[in-house]
Amino acid sequence: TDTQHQQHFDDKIAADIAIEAKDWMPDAYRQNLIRQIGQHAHSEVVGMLPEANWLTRAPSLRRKAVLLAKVQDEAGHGLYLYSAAETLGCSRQEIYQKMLDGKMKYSSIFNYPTLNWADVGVIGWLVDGAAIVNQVALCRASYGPYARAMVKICKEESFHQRQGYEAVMAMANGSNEQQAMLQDAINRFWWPVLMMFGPSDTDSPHSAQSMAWKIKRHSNDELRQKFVDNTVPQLEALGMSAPDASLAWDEASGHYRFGEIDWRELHEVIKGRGQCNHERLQAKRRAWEDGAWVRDGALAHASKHASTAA
Ligand code: FAQ
Repeated sequence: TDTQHQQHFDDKIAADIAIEAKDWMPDAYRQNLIRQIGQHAHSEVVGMLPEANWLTRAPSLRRKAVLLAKVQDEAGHGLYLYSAAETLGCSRQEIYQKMLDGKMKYSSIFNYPTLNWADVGVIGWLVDGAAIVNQVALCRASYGPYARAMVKICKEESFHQRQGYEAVMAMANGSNEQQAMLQDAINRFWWPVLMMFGPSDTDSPHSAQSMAWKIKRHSNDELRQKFVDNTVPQLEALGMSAPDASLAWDEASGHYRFGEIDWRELHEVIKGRGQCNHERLQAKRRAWEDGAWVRDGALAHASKHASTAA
């Protein structure tokens, strides 16, 4: 009966036994996972756009090859995540279409422009750095296919974060102009990166249930704090600063205190009114339309193959 199924599910969650694709699960758990994994997948593929903007203008062949590998990795992450979402019974095309129609979200961070090469380094260092803090926690998410996808993704994100830090280190040790460019990129990305962790715990409608189901192991604010604690020493090592006058080490708590996030800005971006929301969705719609002949060709080939095999 449903009560027995529910009991069995609850017992597994309590005992930290992963829920697998064919196991019984409450419909709300399934829907919540499709929402979060889908949003996560969309973020990976939309997230390719800001950096891809600089592929043809990378300052050296080495930087170009490294950035190309990183951007390709993000496409791969999208694929693992769409596959994880499909194990829950949704169709990839359906959730992708919802993203294209603006009915499903992707991370707010990718709605900010990349104005110069320093931004590419800062994305690798700070955006991938924030993504790792969030995703290491998700390696222990209760849904097995999601948690396992996260393990490989985190290893690759760790390479991304280091390539970003290496690129910003070169600028930090460079000319006055390079140092100024880097500081400007940090100033523009700092607050949007902190917003990646989502609304504050007092304003996060999904957190309580997602934590009870052990999809989320830490709250939005806990992970944001961990990221700030990790990152301030790196900022200092670079000789750079954050655009936050309230940022200070707090001996008593053993954490860095930081200023209030502009929650209005996060809500505006999430609602589709960020600087680049329109441009990003246009680019993905155009790519989807331009790829129609590839999908048609692949389907025609598959059906021809199926009929000759029969
Ligand atoms: N942007 O109740 P909560 C990457 C939405 S990393 C947009 O707190 P939840 C790597 C939220 O969906 C970035 N929307 O929600 C990379 C919900 O909306 P809904 C991707 C946001 O789910 C690097 C509503 O607000 N990482 O891509 C944001 O418990 C470089 C209420 O929020 C992930 O997606 C936001 N910042 O916690 C790629 C990680 N924050 O669905 C390329 C997986 C909140 O009710 C280049 N996701 N919302 O309409 C998560 O861990 C969680 O979903 C959170 C939000 C923590 C993002």
